[in-house]
Amino acid sequence: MKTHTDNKAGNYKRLVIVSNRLPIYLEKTNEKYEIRQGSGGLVTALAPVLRNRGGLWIGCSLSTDFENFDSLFRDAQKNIGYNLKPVVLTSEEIKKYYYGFANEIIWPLFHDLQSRCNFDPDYWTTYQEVNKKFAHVVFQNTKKDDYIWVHDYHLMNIAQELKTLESSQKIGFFLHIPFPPLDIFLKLPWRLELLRALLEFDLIGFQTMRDRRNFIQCVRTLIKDVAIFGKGQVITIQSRDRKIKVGSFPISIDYKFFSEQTETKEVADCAWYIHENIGDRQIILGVDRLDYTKGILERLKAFEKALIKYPDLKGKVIFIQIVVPSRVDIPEYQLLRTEIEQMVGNINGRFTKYGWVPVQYIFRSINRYELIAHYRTAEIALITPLKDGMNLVAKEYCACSKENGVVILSEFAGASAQLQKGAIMVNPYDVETIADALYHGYTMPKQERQIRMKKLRQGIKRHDIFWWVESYIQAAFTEKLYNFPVLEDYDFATPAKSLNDMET
Ligand code: GDG
Repeated sequence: MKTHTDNKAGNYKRLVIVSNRLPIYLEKTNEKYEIRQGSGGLVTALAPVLRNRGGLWIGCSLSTDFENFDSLFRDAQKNIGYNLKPVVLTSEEIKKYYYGFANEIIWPLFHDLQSRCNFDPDYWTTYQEVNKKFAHVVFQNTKKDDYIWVHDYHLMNIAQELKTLESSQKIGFFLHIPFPPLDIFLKLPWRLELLRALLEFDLIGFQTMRDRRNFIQCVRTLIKDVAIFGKGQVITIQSRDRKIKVGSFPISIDYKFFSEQTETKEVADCAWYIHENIGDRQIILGVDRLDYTKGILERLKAFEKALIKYPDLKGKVIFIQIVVPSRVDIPEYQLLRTEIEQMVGNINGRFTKYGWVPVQYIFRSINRYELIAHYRTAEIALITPLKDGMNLVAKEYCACSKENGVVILSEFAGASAQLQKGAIMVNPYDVETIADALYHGYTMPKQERQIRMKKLRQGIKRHDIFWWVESYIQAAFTEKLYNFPVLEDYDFATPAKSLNDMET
């Protein structure tokens, strides 16, 4: 078991996590409801820290609209070992703050897709009100020596709201999605208000150097009288009488958990079953939430292009695309689903032969064993988001893959900085190059595959989710910031193309 952060940063008594949603879900077994803790990487990494310090997680609750909710909630807290505090929002607030400001403005804008934004001023008003509501819950449930760590773009105004309540705790923020370049951020009608609100946090964490650079450029352009100093992973902004630390902390996965899971019987059986039905063809795998930022349509076009340009792929590869339903109440997402399904239909209609259907399309969430089995058995992972904060699927694939798995990765995924030395890097808009990359991956000799995958795995193992929590908490409490290493940036000028380009 790894040592955790809280041993090192002894200055705070309790960690308080604040996020849009609480890390729990409702399960019905034998006609009985139970509240369970989610199993994502963030919860896995934070849960031990929260337990050790008697921590607290604040976020929106599940629907409370069923019998015995309160007692189930109390039991859940006992079982998971830390406290939960729900924030209750009205349906109007959810509509304008979550579906509106977060999903129709910040999500597309921060992924560089400003033409998809709906800059409705009502959304901004409700966003401020909901952040104020969250701040009140935080204020009423925390003490002076708690450390408050706020997650993601739904809650960028919280620190400012807490300051108006004269709260004095240290408060940090981590943005899971990208921060956009200056030209794009400037489109936001409330750009100055939002930037000022962010500068009320004591530590602002981004996924990559790219995002931090964008943020700093926006600060320099929009805010007078700021000085920026320091170098390395964490730097400092001096604004009026405040010092704000700004760092890049690439999130990761529980590498050990994923790699150990591949050894389980459930995963082995499932992986065998998948390949048994596919024969000795190579599997190309895509796994994404239903979202226009994930580049699923462009990826399907690239696969089609590959079948046309490289006819020897016909009958020799199968593209399994798993799409997990997400935000399905939003018409834009329903349309995206229809477009994906039409394109899958077109490709299959055009190329299917008896005994071979080129695209296998799964539109549902699969369980963890099945997911790991797909990672384990697929020869090529095709991960081509148009832009992504990090992209954990890329890291999970590497942790689970056989030693000869190939990763084709978007240059605009946050993960590109760390994985560029082992993956085949592509521009997700460049269908022709992705088609070439697919053929390159398909024909890549075993030895090269192994060298690349080893490199990928070593990096992810070293910088896992526990390293991520630890480095963030350390940055929050360390004065001597020069101890932090300089993290790598993605190198657009000299991307590694072949094994010869890579330092081995
Ligand atoms: C946001 C940022 C950033 C997927 N399908 C299934 C399933 N998954 C799990 C994967 C992975 C997660 O969902 C997806 O994570 P990503 O990082 O790829 O993408 P987002 O959901 O958009 O996450 C992103 C992340 O936050 C963390 O900071 O990397 O950039 O957009 O963990 O395993 N899990 C199960 N069944 C599925 O079918 N059980």
